[in-house]
Amino acid sequence: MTTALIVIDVQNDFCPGGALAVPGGDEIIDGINGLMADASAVILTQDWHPAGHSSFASSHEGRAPYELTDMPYGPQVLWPDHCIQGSPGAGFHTRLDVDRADMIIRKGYNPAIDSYSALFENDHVTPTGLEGYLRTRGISELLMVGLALDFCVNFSAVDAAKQGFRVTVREDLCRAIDLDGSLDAARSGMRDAGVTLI
Ligand code: VGL
Ligand code: ZN
Repeated sequence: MTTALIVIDVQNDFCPGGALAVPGGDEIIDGINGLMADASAVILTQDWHPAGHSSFASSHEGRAPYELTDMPYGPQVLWPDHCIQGSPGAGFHTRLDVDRADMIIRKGYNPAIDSYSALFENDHVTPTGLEGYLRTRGISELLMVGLALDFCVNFSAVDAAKQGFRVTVREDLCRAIDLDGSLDAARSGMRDAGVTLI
C-alpha cells in the first residue's frame, strides 16, 4: 500500500500576518516537514484564485467577509481577498520544504466556483485531477495535514474517503478557522465519511 502525504494550503495568506490568517497556522510547519522524509509521495495543494474571485466578499456589493451567500452550487462563505495568483500571499510559507514535493496541485482558479477540496471544486462534480494522479501512481492511502482543518482539509478528506481512499488526518498538524461551529461540524462530518482523525 502506497501512502501519500497531502499538505493542504500551507500558504502565507493562511499563516499569521496573512489575509485569511488561521490562528497558529505556522506552528505546524516543522512537524509537516518532518513527515516528508518517510512519505512515499508528497503532494502540496495551493489555493490559487484570480483577482475578483466569486468567493471574495469584495466581489459582492454590500457584503462583508465571513457572511454566507448562495451560489448556484450551494451555500458559500464569503472570504477576505486571499491567495491571489502570483501574489506573495499565495506563496508557500518559506519554512515549508517545497523541494520535497512530487506534485503541486492548484485549486480555486475557476472564477465562478470555489474549491476547498483538493479533489473536486465546490460544485462537488468538477474534478481537480488529483484523484487520477493518485490512482495512476497506485496510491490508496492518504495522510492529510495543513490549513484549514475545518475547510480545505475537511473537504479534501471527505471527498477522498468518498472516492475510496483510506484517509487519516493528523489533527495536531492542522489548524482551524472555527467559524460558527465549523470545527465541530467538520470533525463529525469527517468521522461519518470514514476518515480517521488522530
Ligand atoms: C481555505 C477558505 C478559503 C482553506 C481556502 O484553505 O481552508 N479556506 N479558501
Ligand atoms: Zn480560497
